[in-house]
Formats: sequence, C-alpha cells, structure tokens
Amino acid sequence: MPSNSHVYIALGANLGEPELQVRQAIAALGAIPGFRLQSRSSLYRTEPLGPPGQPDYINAVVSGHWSGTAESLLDALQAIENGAGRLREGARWSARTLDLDLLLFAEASITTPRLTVPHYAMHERDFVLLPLAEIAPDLHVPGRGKVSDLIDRLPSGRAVPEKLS
Ligand code: A4P
Ligand code: MG
Repeated sequence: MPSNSHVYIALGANLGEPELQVRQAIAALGAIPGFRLQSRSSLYRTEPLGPPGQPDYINAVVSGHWSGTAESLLDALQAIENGAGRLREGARWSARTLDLDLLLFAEASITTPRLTVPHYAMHERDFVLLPLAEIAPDLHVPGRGKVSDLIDRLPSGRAVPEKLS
C-alpha cells in the first residue's frame, strides 16, 4: 500500500444540527494523526436520496493526504461518525447524524468486505459531484470519467444543491 495517498472523502448529515456536525467533522478529519487536509468544498444543502419525509442533507467533500492503509482510514472515519452519535439502524439511506464515505484512495480500486473504492455511487450523485467539482473539476474517477463530464450527465428532476458557504 503506498504511503501518503491522495484521498477524497464525502461528508453528509441530516439529523441533529447537520451544518455544525459537518463543520466539526471537517475539523476532526484535520486532526487525525497521519491525515493532512488539503482542501474542502463549500457546504451544500441537498435533497435527500432515500425514504421520503427526511430532512434535507448538508453535504461537503474534502481532499487530503493519508499516510496509512485504506482500511485504517475507514477506521478513523467510523470513529468520527460514532463520535457524532451515528446509529446504524433503520432502513437503507435513512436519516443520519453524520456519514463519512471514502470516495477515492489515490488511483486504487479496492473491493474488500469493508470497502468499495471508488465509492460505488459517487459518479451518479449530485450531492457528491457538485462539491467535488469545486475542489477538483478535472479529477478523473477511475472507470467513470471526469468529474465535470459526470455532472453534465446527471439525471434531471432533482432539486439543484444550494451552496451555503
Ligand atoms: N463501505 C464500503 N465502501 C465504503 C466506502 N468507500 N466508504 C462500508 C465508507 N464506507 C464504505 O456504511 C455501511 C458500510 O459500508 C460500512 O460499514 C463500510 O464498511 P454505513 O455508513 O454504515 O451505511 P450507509 O452510509 O447508510 O450505507 P450506504 O449504502 O453506503 O449509503 P450511502 O450510499 O452512503 O448513502 N442524500 C443526500 N442528499 N445526501 C447524502 O449524503 N447519503 C445517503 C447514504 C443517502 N441519501 C443521501 C445521502
Ligand atoms: Mg456511509
């Protein structure tokens, strides 16, 4: 496994105080030993994908450099999720206080029981691609294409994510 891998992480929250939780999570990411935060997108208010009746999400994306393995980074992300009171119950895609997804780990393709990288749906989600385009518009998603082209191909019919700050 290469040392110091360039990684992209998506943040999402729609329970509790989503804006605060996402801002605190970005700060917590910056404080993980072995992780160097490089850039962060604005926060976006986005229409929920999943069961109806849940609050809007706050989403963002950060990039940084990680000095360990992908699984050890996942451990650190899940520790931050747990610290934000994340419960793992309810239907798939139900509301949550904090979700941290590893989008990309350098150019690696990873399929283990705990990890699928690139993230399985990042190429088709407005709430990932719009923040990602802010920090890396020319980024190539392995097997999927350039971020700006993926945005052009997003299906219509969803509310346009609203940029907050
Ligand atoms: N896992 C596998 N690959 C990864 C990866 N690349 N990054 C495993 C992080 N985790 C990964 O995750 C379940 C398991 O996925 C983990 O134990 C890990 O080993 P989870 O966070 O407990 O469950 P989840 O997030 O509910 O599942 P899922 O299917 O990954 O959900 P998504 O795809 O993350 O979707 N709508 C808006 N607007 N904004 C959102 O952010 N998010 C979701 C969640 C649904 N709707 C949304 C949003
Ligand atoms: Mg998740």
